[in-house]
Formats: sequence, structure tokens, C-alpha cells
Amino acid sequence: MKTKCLLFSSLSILILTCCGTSGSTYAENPAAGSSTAAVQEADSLPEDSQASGRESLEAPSSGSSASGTASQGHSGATDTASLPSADAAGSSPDTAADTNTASGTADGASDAADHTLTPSGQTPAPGSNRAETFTALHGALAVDGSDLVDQNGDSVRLYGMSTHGITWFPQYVNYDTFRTLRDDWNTNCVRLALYTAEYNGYSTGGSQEELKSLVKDGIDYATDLGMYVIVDWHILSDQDPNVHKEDAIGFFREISSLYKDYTNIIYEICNEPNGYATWDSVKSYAGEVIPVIRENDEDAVILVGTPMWCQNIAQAADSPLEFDNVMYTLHFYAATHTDELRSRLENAADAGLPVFVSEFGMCDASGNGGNNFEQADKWMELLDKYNISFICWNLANKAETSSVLKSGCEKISDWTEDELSESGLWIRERFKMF
Ligand code: IDC
Repeated sequence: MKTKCLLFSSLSILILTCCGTSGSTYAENPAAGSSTAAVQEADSLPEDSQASGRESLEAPSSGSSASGTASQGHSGATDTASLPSADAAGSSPDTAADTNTASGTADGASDAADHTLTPSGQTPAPGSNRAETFTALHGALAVDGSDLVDQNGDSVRLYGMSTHGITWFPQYVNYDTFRTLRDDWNTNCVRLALYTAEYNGYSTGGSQEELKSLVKDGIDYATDLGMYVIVDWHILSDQDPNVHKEDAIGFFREISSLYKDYTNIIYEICNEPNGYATWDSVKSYAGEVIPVIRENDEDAVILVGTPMWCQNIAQAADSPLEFDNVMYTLHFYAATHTDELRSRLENAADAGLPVFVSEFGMCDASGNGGNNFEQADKWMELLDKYNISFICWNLANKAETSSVLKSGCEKISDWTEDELSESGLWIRERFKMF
């Protein structure tokens, strides 16, 4: 594996077009949540139990769910009353403006000077010395058998938070947010969820330039903080990644070209193939998108989603891709997915498949409902056993169980425990065990 130099902020300042976007740029999309994403698991659930989407395999075991946070009913994937206002973003201490209100020149070059190591002007936090950061220690990652390994060939494990969709919640793509996740939550990786089809998604009406800018900001902040960053092409209601393949190719070509010398970027080329999408169609898509990334970055780690919302991992184990440095994703929601999906993971891991849990929740598969921490503990034990990396859904203050901030919390960093949801308290404790 070639060794690459991490280019830090001074260079990124020059090459990136880092104009932030305002939360108000993205209007509420009335269609969000009413998409075909709701039609899922046709082979495993009766239709009337699919309203919230993504449930499958197993119903939550009765009596095992702790109750969810107050007032968060199981409302399914609806998106009302959740978009933070620009004011909300802006009301956070001296930080939001850097990401959320800087605007919007087409090339962003004139904003580059604002994009400093500490956009808030704060003194870098203890431990932010780059020589000591996680990425400085571990460098370029690779896949060795079923393991994720670092630049020395030692096994390494990534863990952290996924943003919610960055179109909904751009304010959390912020240096101070990620700094808090690194220093207070003890995480080493952040995932940037770029929806393709929902809510002014990249391929359905969103401003591609603004969204790319936000992704680049996120990559920059993570890089500055010495964190790994997953660039997640978040397909969902579009079901088959081939639907927006041309956009994916353009997007990954541009991002991988800009960041070809960085060693902290992980490309997730399709979040959750589902519905009619087969493993063959995912393989065919991967066969076109991976070479585009490889043209620029010959050894970046690439994550590939598996069918049925990343539960049909056995199909990947039976017929893996013929590329190096690829991992396959499994997603679970602990109040929905229990023993059966865990067995699938064990089987795949025992068969030597490199697995990355790039998204999970402690609640049910709608992202809402009650948390089931008993099941979540079982999942964590299994992930520990196989040293599997894991990323929790989601970093936002939406009034849904999976959001780790309370819905009333408008701060974008430095949260107190009072400001965390039940999910946030639990997962932060889990991260701090490392
Ligand atoms: C959910 C969000 C919810 C949003 C919905 C859009 O939590 O606020 O309205 O998407 O359809 C996934 C998906 C992820 C889902 C999450 C919870 O990757 O996008 O987020 N989930 O439903 N797979 C399984 C669960």
C-alpha cells in the first residue's frame, strides 16, 4: 500500500471550495417520508407493519424495549417540525455562522480564507496537536482479510456518529461539532450522510454545488481534527444505486480527485440498497463507481451496501467484489433486529468477509420508537468480538429516538448531559469505554 501524506488545512484552504450553506436553503420537502422507502422487507413482513420502513427480520421482543424518550411516538419516517431554523443554528455559541451562514459563492474561493483550523476562533482543544491525533497515528487504512488495518498493519477500529441527512441538518457539519465528538465523545470517525433522493437530495433537486461544499467542509473539519470521515452516498427511497449512478460517478470522481492525497477518507458508495435492488445490481454499480474512485485514489477503503437495507450480507460473502480494500456494510436497529441478523453477521465474519457497521441505532428501524438497550448491548458484544467498526445514527436534534440530541437543544457543540437524548447518553457512554 502506498503511503500518502496527509495534507492539512493550509493546503485544503487553497484547494477547497468551502462555502457553507444556510439551514434555510433547504426548504421542507412535503414529500419526504412518503416515498417508496416505506415499502420494505416485502418478503418478511406483512404490508401493514411496514409503515415505518426498514423493520424486518424480527419484531422487537415483547417487554424488552425500554421506553423511548418522552413524546417520541413511533411516527415513522415523517419529517415535519424537525428542520432547525437558521436562527436555531445561528443561536449556538459563536460557531454556527462559520458553516451555516457563510455563503454561497459559486466557486467558494473567496471564502477559503475563512476556513481556518479553528473556524470558531477557539484555541485548539487539548489533544488537537496533529502529531497525536488518531489519523496521524494510524494513517492510511487498508483491508487485510476481514480486518481493517492501519498504516503499520495493525488492526484498527473506527467508531463514531453519523450525521443525519446534511440537507436537513447542515449546521452539524461544523468544526466544533466534530471537535466535541472527538474530545468529549471519544470518537475517531464521523460519517457524512448525503441523501440522494429524500428531501432535496443530491439527485432530486438539491443544490449539488452547495451539498458538495458541505461535504468538503465536513471532510476538512474531520481532517483538521485528525478523524476519519466516511462520505456516505445515502441512497434510500431510490432503492437501487443504479438509479442515480451517473450522479454518483460525477460526485465520487470530483471528491476523490480533490482528496486523492488524503488518507482519512472512506467512501461509502451506496447506503442501503433495498426493495428490488439485488446483489448483482449492486455489484454492477460498484464495478463502475469503484474504478472511478480508484483512478484518483488507488487504495482508499470503500464501503459497499448490501441488499435489504444492508442485511443480506450473506450475498456479499457468497460473491464478493473483486477489488481490494473493500468492506461490506451491515446495518442494524436493535429494537428491530436481534438474533437472526446477529447470526448473519457472525456467519459472514466467520467466513472472512470484511464487515463495517456504517449505521445502527438502539431504537427500531424507523429511527424512532423505544430504544432496546438490552439488544444493543448484545450487538456491542458481537461487534467487540469481531472488532467491527460501528457508526451510530444520528447526530441531530430531531424529535425521533435515534437523534442523540434532545429536540429542544439547539447547540451544535459542547453539549451537557442534560442536552442529550436517551440515545445520546447511552452511545456517548459506550464510546467513552474505549
Ligand atoms: C431516517 C431518519 C428520519 C428520516 C428518514 C427519511 O432517521 O428522520 O425522516 O430517514 O426516510 C435507515 C436509513 C436512514 C434512516 C434510518 C431510520 O439509512 O436514512 O433515517 N434507517 O429510519 N436504515 C435503517 C434505518
